[in-house]
Amino acid sequence: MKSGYIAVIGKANAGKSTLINVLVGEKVSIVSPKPQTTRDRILGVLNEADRQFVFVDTPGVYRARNALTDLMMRTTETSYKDVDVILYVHDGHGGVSSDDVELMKKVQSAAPMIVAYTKIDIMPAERIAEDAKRLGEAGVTADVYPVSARKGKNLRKLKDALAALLPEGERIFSEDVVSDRSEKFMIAEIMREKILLKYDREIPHGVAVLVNEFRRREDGVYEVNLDVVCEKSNHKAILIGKGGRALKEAASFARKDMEKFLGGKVFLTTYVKVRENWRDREGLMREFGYRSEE
Ligand SMILES: Nc1nc2c(ncn2[C@@H]2O[C@H](COP(=O)(O)OP(=O)(O)OP(=O)(O)O)[C@@H](O)[C@H]2O)c(=O)[nH]1
Ligand SMILES: [Mg+2]
Repeated sequence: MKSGYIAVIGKANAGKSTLINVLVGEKVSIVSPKPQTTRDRILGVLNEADRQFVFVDTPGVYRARNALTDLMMRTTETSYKDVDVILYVHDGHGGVSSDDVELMKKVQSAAPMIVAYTKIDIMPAERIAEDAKRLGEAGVTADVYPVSARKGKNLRKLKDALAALLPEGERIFSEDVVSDRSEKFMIAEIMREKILLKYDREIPHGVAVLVNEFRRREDGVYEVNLDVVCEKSNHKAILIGKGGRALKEAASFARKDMEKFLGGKVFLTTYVKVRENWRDREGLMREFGYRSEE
């Protein structure tokens, strides 16, 4: 039996969470086209007959601008220490810059590393070999595996390469576990995902979602009440929209996903609140669940 921890590291928006979801076979981490979607360290577990992969999703590397992004970068820095393997996710479609090389070289010294060169479904195939060669010449020693999470391409090869680097050992989590996160956490994240998809610029980045109520009634319906906390009163107006239409739409998409996730009907209510500049206020951040794990 092979089992171990695999830290999934890379720049923001590279496709880390998408790849983990596809490998695990369930949605354990939210995804969006905007950078800085993942804010926490989230475990996603893939169980096979003789292998257990514990993927550690992390916030993508991005320049820190406030106390929240600063905390996110510290989370990422600590997440790839003390793991068995590092899976570095690189957005192949975005090309290779000296920044990418530098980051890969820094990360590869912490543990055995493999590069997943992803999004190959939306880029010219001939660039893959060129980029892999370039990385090698620049001092990246890890093997490069071209994949597409969206099209499910080359994932078996990637898994086998990861498994080869995992230590022998018993399962870390029991076989029915796919994530270390609670239903309550995922409910809030699903709402945050729909907000990331619906709103532009700084608004979604300044949103935290808090669960006030999450319970299953006797008739099986889940009652969910959420606070959508934003940073400024003009953001609140935009979030709600004319006649409440914008928020209603985001909540409706969220409700459908929650129902799929929970396997039952959901009655969802939301309130929008303002907490001025909460992303720079440690006390509020902690209250919203963003705290250092050390
Ligand atoms: N075409 C294509 N798009 C992909 C692929 N994998 C991810 N994406 C898209 O890339 C965007 C970012 O994906 P995420 O999985 O949220 O990226 P991430 O690395 O987790 O981002 P952060 O959490 O912000 O660091 C989303 O729009 C995904 O749909 C892929 O294999 N092919
Ligand atoms: Mg992510």
